[in-house]
Amino acid sequence: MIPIAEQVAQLREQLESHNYAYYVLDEPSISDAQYDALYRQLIALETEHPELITTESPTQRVGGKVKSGFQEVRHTVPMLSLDNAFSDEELAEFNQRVAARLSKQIPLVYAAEPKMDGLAVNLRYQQGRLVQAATRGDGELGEDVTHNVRTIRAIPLKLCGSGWPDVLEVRGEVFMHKAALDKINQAQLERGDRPFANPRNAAAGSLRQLDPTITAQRPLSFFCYGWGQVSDDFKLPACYSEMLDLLKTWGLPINPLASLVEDQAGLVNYYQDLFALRATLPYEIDGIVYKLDRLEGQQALGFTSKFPRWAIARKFPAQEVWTKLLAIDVQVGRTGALTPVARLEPVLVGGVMVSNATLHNMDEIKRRDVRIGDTVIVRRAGDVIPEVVAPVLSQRPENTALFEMPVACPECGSDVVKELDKAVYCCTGGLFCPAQRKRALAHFVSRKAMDIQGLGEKLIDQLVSAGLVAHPDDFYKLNSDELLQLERMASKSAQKVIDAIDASKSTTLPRFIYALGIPEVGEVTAKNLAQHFKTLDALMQASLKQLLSVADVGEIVAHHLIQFFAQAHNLEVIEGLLSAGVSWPLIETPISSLDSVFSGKTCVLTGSLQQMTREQAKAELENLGAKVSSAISAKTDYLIAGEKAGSKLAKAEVLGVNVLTEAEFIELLGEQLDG
Ligand code: JCF
Repeated sequence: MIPIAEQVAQLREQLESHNYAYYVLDEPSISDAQYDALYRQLIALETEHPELITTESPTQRVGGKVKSGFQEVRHTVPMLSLDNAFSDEELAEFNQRVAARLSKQIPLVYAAEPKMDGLAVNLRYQQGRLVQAATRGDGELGEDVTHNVRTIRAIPLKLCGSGWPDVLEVRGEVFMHKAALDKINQAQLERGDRPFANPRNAAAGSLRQLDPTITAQRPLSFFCYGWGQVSDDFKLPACYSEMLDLLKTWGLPINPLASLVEDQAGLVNYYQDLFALRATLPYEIDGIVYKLDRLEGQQALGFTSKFPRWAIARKFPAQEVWTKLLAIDVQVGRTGALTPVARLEPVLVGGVMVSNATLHNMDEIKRRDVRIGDTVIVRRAGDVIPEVVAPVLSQRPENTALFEMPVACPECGSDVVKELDKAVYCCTGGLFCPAQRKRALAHFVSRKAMDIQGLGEKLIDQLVSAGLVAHPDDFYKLNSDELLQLERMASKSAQKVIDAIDASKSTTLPRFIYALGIPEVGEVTAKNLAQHFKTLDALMQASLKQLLSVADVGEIVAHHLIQFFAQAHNLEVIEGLLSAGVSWPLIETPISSLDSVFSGKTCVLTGSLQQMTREQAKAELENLGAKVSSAISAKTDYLIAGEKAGSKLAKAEVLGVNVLTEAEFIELLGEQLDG
């Protein structure tokens, strides 16, 4: 008689190897019924001998309950999304950009794979055990969905094989098969619940269940396509594709359709092959992902503020439908811009009901000759706002009406003016305009700004109408008695709002700058400004020239900043916020400037740079502690020579000064920033 503990261990091993065959190798080794029989044997033994249950047992994939909400998880390595290409031309441009930046020794080979329509997650393994799973969230902060992810059988709770790093973060897409989605939607309908519009929503909805037993009933699957933190005891292979092969030996499912391709024809062929296969695949894909295969090349290319430069998603064409344009309304944005919004006869686009779509601006309406009463083509690409593409001229009725911009703001009656050189019409009401004021306040409290939870558009509407809040600093003067005057406000929720406002006082400088709502200053620009100037005072006093030396700040943004800080009422609001106690931690100088190869060195720029402006190159160098000089001498440490470099290059060669090409310079810069 085999000891019970050993029987249990054997059953677990069998079940795990069948899981591996099914999910990773895509070659089921037994029938579903046989699997169920083994599974039930294990359950029976574990029920009799609960002391033998371990968290890694296949039976424990139905996790314990999560008590409330989800914990936030800060990703150790940010989870970036991918830049998109919508045509073969855009794909060719990507290929050319990569070729231009890549040193000639590195082969221009790409790993291509279908782009799964699901939800990106980060799986953290320590000593080979799954210890945490988190959603991508905004790329920096995700949600802890460990309990739910543990129910997904395609995801190993323990890595198999050997040689894995002590800490390994694996990234990939959780998704649902089409058949499973159909079944679940059938069930939703029978229960009177709303069906999921697409597999992505279904995967997200299932992963975000508070009760993992519900997640366990949702047949989710997983493909792995990357990694985050990898501990130093492990040496990454030379290629992305090799790493995927390794991950596969450790039990992680890799899409079997992944393949290596090279040159434009190869890229396009792969796309066309999969486009043709699309309908026959058991899961939804919305495009193709291409990644430079050599990791050394990926490192040299680095990242923009949002995306890796070494990868791209070639999207399949967006789904388009025809419907009737019933009316065009005008919406007033935070900065007063009037946006024409199409009111449509409701229609399903890619599984989502659409009744409003953007018409962008007046120029676009004219250019596309869109008229009220037209039948129009509406397009939805992924999760972007639906747009009206064009009228269907063959369907145009006789009584269409031309759209005209109102001369007075529909919200406050102020004059509407057209911005010079721009297609944008603006309300001149400024913060007198309730629409602008409410949107500016909503922006101030939003998640990526001051992040005041529980202060939604409705409450802001009420606060503005009651005259309690006109400017952002007024939030910090509110007390719960004032809130209680508002309709449908109970004392408990009033206190919650007050607490949230209070909590928002400790913030960060980038958030604060972003929250001010300066036109054209988004999250990334706010971060760059904070990193560059370190203090609010320095930013407020910056000259045009100083502003222009910040990465990603051009003439327009710089002028908006100067204008903003020149307005007395803006300074009053800032003063009000600071005296209410809004504060942030000091920003420290990045370590890179202390020990970069450029630290204390004298550099000269010459010739024309292709990838950045002179000013940006200068700013990058100065950030890393270099002195940038215009004349070359024997004291010069580096000459950075762009195209058509002339006498300075010749002189550098005579003097024996180190010369860097633009590509070498960028590579070196990237290394400084990574280190
Ligand atoms: O399949 C996907 N949705 C997918 C997303 C595949 C990838 O290889 C990705 C991705 C998002 C980011 N790679 C990155 C870097």
